[in-house]
Amino acid sequence: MKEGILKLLKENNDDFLSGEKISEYFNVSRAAIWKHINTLKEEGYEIESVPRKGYRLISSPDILTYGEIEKYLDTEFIGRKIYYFDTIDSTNKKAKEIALEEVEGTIVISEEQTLGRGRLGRGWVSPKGKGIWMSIILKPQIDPMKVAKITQIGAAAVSLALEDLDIKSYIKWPNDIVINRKKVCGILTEMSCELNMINYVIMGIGINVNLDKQDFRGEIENVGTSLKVETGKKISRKKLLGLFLNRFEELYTSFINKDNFEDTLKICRNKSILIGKEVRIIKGRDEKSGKVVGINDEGELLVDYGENKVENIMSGEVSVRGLYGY
Ligand code: BTX
Repeated sequence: MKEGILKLLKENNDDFLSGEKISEYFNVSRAAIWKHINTLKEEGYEIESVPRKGYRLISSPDILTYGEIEKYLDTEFIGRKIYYFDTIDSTNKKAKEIALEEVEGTIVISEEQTLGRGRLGRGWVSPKGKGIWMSIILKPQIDPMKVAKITQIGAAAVSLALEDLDIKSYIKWPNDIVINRKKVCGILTEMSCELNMINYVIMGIGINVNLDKQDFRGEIENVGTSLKVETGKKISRKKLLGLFLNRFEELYTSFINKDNFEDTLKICRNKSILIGKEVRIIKGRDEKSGKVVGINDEGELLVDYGENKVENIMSGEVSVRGLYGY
């Protein structure tokens, strides 16, 4: 109902909408309408109320609710249902809890995470109102071995969405987006499966949108950056989120329905920051240096360890470190 009232106010543009009209529309009392209007105000919507005229929407807050991103969405099922939180421990954790009952494409998103998670037990800094911290519930009927490709689809979609905003970025295989050699986005894909059947895949994405320099302290001071820091201007989180979801659905459905991974590969290769560079591949305690010579058709990293010994690296349990700070 609250979302419905908001929609009516938005459709009415700058005009007043009488409380009577709204209460007739929803067939509830005017007191009930008044209560919902107050909740909207608490969420940050500026709503003018004038006796005998009604309500008028003056401005909307920069929050990532369905009501706010709907106008940017072109998708059929990705992001059509959103669980929105002001604060949460981890959106991936919440998504896993509800995944079995939810439809594919449902999103869990939060303004802040208090225990945001990265890969291999690492953390993800997620300050309030400054980034996009979200998880998408997916139910692909594919071989579980191919799930790593979904991370690459996510990375390609983030990079395309940034390009839509005229922001140039690179993909650091398998799961980071970098600008000026620093991380602006990380992806954490987790799955639940039995034998050869996938129950669900959770793709968690963290995008540093409007974080300030001071937000990158301690461990991440020299590793992370944000779109605001790099471009010098505040970026609309709603718009970027919409652009990303549109790009993601396109690449994802093409992969699932037409087995088309080539489009994603092309983007990941073109935007790769690693191809041609010297790297260290870290797997547990094992570390090896080599040169990245490409990404194969399966999306695996091809690393030349010298003497023509080229190995394909699957994304699973490895970390890739550039030797010169990328
Ligand atoms: P990763 O393991 O590749 O990167 C984690 C590492 O990145 C950390 O150890 C730290 O050094 C650095 N780091 C932490 N926070 C940030 C940040 N905000 N910006 C840049 N660098 C940072 C990458 O893991 C996967 C991250 C996924 C995050 C999303 S957010 C929504 C969803 N929910 C959740 O708990 N995780 C995912």
